[in-house]
Amino acid sequence: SLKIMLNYKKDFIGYALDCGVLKFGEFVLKSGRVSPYFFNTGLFNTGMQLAKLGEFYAKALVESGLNPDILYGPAYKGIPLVSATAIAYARLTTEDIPFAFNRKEAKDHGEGGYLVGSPLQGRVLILDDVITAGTSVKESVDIIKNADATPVGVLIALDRQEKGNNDTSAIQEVSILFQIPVVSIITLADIIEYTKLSSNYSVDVILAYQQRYGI
Ligand code: OMP
Repeated sequence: SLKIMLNYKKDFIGYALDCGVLKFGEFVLKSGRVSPYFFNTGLFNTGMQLAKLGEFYAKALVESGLNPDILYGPAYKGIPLVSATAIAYARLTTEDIPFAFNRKEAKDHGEGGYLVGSPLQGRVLILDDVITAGTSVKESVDIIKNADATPVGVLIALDRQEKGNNDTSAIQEVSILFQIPVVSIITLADIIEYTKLSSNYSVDVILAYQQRYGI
């Protein structure tokens, strides 16, 4: 029930609905699946919204117990995420956590290198928005390993809990392939729970989608 659903998770879903980040309807995903809901973190697009988003990531990070040495946000969407989360985490814990991100294009002048921010050292946590099939994680893991650092996990806003191409979940595939946990602020199960109890939207169509593609 909502009572046992952690408060910040419930708050996050309500907030995402308010900001138009979580929408119900009919959406074609990258995978081609037609989903009854979509989560677009790009619509957290004001200063206050980004600050609040960072606070939710920071809470999930504390909750995860992963204690990374540095946060890494893959370009482009990971850049505001990692910046906002580092600020919120420093305020929440008083630990001044370093952060870094990559450029998508090589720089041909000035200081070289395609990594920006704090040097990638030690235990690195990757920040991303949504994982459906997990395609973008591999690239970040490669970048971190090339820097002789250690990827220790992936922190995302939403785990859609969907099957990959073979019947395991995309998240399971990432965890098994790279031997790192994927933690999320919320999951599809949290959205279903929330929708059942405090939304006007009928949960049946989401349950049908979960039957078909869920893990
Ligand atoms: P994978 O790369 O397949 O894991 O899909 C993740 C990406 O799908 C995200 O980075 C988005 O570009 C997009 N996406 C969402 O942002 N929100 C959703 O609810 C669903 C998707 C999606 O297309 O699967």
